[in-house]
Amino acid sequence: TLHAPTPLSLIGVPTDIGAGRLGAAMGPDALRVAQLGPALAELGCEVRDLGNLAGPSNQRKPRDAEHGDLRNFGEAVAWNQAVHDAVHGELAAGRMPLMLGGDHSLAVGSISAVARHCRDTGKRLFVLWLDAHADFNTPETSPSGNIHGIPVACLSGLGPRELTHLAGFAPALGPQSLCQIGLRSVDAQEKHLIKTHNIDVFDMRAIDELGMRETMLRALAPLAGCDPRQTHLHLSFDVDFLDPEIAPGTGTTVRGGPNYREAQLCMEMIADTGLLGSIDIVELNPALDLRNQTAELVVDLVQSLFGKSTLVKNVQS
Ligand code: EXY
Ligand code: MN
Ligand code: MN
Ligand code: MN
Repeated sequence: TLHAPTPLSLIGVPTDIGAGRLGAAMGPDALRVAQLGPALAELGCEVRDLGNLAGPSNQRKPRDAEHGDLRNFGEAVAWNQAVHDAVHGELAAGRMPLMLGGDHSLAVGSISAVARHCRDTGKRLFVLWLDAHADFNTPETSPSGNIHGIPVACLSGLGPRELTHLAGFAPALGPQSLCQIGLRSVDAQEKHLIKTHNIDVFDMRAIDELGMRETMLRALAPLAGCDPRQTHLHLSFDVDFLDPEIAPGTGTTVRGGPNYREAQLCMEMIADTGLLGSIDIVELNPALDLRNQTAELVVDLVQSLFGKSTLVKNVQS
């Protein structure tokens, strides 16, 4: 039976504080300039743009030995509390939050809120993390002190309490509830953590060998047959997942990422699950972009998450 799609809430999160260079704070407006809201409305979604959240200023500070040797720790906590509250509020109101980042540190707040919502409602949570990086450093292993390199650790219960316990419990995310795709720049100690936590990872080599279709079939296999009323799929989409040839507008490009068609297929197969409940779009940096092309590409890909390219079911499994 057909039913109205979940209404969408766009939430701008103009943060730079977790990143190694400034500019991601302009991401929300670049996505608006690229017509994200209207592009989703065109597909039949009810879209409300809630504007930008407010938070501390985006000065980049030195590493701080008093706070895990991280940069901008207090700022990251304040931003993530704001993100957590906004996301939890939208979910409780029956709306689907789309975070317009901002750097990837905001995923601590958004995914904590989703985890809390899932606990409130008895839903099963599954997170897909599309990224060139694992973002699994802890304050102890971080080579940079940049908080956008530690959200997966925080969500797994490793890190400062102010970031691990935003949901009110920890870990917000069990290792069985996370799958990472597209990785190609992972620090030695992150590799170790991925192994010990037994995280499901499809790195670029896996995508090369399997192809995107088989990769996504395997990545989404744990969700096969899940009831949408009892399952919540969160997508954390780091723009540096994409190959820099098509997506130059991001701060930590790594060559050898998915091309345009591979990225589209990835989004289309996520759409096909019918389970999508919330999204982070992060690390878009307009200061590094060319004529907003990366923002426009992201809008195109996000349209595919909402069924843009669905004509008929193409290939039978
Ligand atoms: N692993 C490196 C670090 O922790 O500093 C680089 C992290 C880049 C994170 C980008 C957003 O995905
Ligand atoms: Mn990331
Ligand atoms: Mn990344
Ligand atoms: Mn939900």
